[in-house]
Amino acid sequence: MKEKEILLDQIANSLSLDEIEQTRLDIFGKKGVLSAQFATLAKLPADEKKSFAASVNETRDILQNAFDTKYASLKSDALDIQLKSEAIDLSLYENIATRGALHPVNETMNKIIEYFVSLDFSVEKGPMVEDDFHNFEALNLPKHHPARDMQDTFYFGDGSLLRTHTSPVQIRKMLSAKPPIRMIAPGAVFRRDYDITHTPMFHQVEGLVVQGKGEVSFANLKSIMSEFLGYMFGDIEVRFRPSFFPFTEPSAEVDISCIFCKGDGCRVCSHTGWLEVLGCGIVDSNVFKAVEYENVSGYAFGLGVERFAMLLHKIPDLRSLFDGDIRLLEQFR
Ligand code: 2NM
Repeated sequence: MKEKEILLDQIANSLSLDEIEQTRLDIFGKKGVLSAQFATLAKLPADEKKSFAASVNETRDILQNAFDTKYASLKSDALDIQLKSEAIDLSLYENIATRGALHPVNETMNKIIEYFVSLDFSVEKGPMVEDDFHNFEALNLPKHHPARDMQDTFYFGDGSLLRTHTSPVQIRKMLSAKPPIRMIAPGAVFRRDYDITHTPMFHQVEGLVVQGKGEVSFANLKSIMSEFLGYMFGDIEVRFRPSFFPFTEPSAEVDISCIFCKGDGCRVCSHTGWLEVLGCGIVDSNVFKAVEYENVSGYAFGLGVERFAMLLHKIPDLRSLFDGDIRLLEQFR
């Protein structure tokens, strides 16, 4: 077959898988050269058939061999190119991965915890799903106190509830240990509230010190709260205002001089020069009665961690702490 050399050239000159496929059709396809040769063979007189057939078969085998070799080589080249293009350069990984950051609420909570741990307070945990006794009754919040209202508390159908403060942890501690007690209870609490300054879940740190009768005083409480606030906010004034909590008597709310205007008056402090940051008091005797403590004295305090974080980092909107937007954390790296 005189075309044989031309076809072998065509195979050799096929430079891509597309080109070799076209060559395959030209040679081995239904309308290809070999089909035409076999059609010719069928029409030949019997005495010419044998030698013609032998020649066509030989040519076919040669072409098939050349094709198979070339096809395998092009296929392997194509695979190499594909593997190279899909290769991952692991040395680039450092540019992809970015460092995380501690959430400002956790960072602030850690700073608060660190302070009280350094003063030998233990860190206590308790359940978030509580019962009426630990969350209310034992804390001198009687049956019809407004704080128990469905409007403030998340109740489950069976009478259990989401704790509205971490005080039930203090109750559980007093029920399971003897005085003296020096503890803080950091953790999430839940109230049915949502606006610029309230989220349905937020964090508190509450503290409790219980010793023998006459051993702790309001002066001790004032001193430790003042030192704590100086540690948290630096060079600030502290003032105590009389207040009311069911679980303490007497009670006080504690203000610091405004960290934004240094007490001159600005929008953040509503032009009072003061920012309210925590509540505290001498533990009410009814609380000790509920846990069957006798001949003891104690003080307690409580604060909202989000408020501290917002003041420390000058975050204007409380809700941004809970949006889960990575751009918030990126600002605290
Ligand atoms: C506050 C303010 C004042 C408080 C009282 C107790 C307990 F269990 F001892 F009675 N725990 N926490 C307390 C007192 C909490 O938060 C603003």
